[in-house]
Amino acid sequence: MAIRNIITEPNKLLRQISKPVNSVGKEEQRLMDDMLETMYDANGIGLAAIQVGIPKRIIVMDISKDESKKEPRYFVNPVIKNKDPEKATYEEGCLSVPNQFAEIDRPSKCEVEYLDYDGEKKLLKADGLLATCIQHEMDHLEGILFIDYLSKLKRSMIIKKLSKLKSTSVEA
Ligand code: GNR
Ligand code: NI
Repeated sequence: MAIRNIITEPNKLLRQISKPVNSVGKEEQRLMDDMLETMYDANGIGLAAIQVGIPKRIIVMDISKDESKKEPRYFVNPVIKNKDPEKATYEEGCLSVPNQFAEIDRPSKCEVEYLDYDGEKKLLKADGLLATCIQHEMDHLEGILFIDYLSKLKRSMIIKKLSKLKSTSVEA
């Protein structure tokens, strides 16, 4: 396994639409292993492949609180089947939008159909943080970031801040 570099805003790659995976093979499993390690290293609860520069419809997640009881989840080609009309508000952050947080409303429950780590078809009924996180990650597959739900002014202030940070850091 290896830790990969997480792409941050502003970066055009984050706006790409990710492509469906044909089949879950060794290459996809290696990517999922790397993504999980990268996510744990960054103290995140979810990560989409595009955040490490790979435009494939792959997501990893672990919302468990207890560090000693890891509960990794893998989603390949996820599709939302059902969204609850009720909304829930969470303070969201994103590893690609470092140190920025905002309250975002999303459907409080959803059902997701996907392939798991072994390529088996699964259906998950999600609520709470799990539902929010899945929807945040699925937005990444469409090139959408949580800051896109904010006003233009708030979004442009955040992007300005992040580009300034980039121009003064050693990593481009
Ligand atoms: O680590 C993360 N925390 C988080 C908190 C609230 C809602 C969504 C998230 S996902 C985020 C990691 C990330 O950027 N995934 O794409
Ligand atoms: Ni994110």
